[in-house]
Amino acid sequence: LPNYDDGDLALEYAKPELKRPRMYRVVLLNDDYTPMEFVVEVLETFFNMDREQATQVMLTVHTKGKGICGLYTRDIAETKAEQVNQYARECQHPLLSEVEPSE
Ligand code: TYC
Repeated sequence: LPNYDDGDLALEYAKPELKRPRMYRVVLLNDDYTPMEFVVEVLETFFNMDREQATQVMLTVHTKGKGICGLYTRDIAETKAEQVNQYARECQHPLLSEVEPSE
């Protein structure tokens, strides 16, 4: 029998991985000292918000104590939160973000 190329038979038959990854919220916490303008800048820079969205989220955090910046897979969420916290620290503001599982 001629040999035939079975190619990547195993791959062609493999069940594609369709499970949705667990998602995580990056949240921003309120404090009494970080300037509102700095928070808006952070939201624009790290979460790609326009000025209007960023201002809305900042005001939500300011009045409710906490607000959602975005929803990401775990590694992305942790990287974003770390970037925000590091940048705030560098600028000597007490602003903090955290990661929390989304349900
Ligand atoms: N509460 C701050 C102020 O009055 C503003 C602020 C908003 C700080 C959101 C942190 O995540 C924050 N200057």
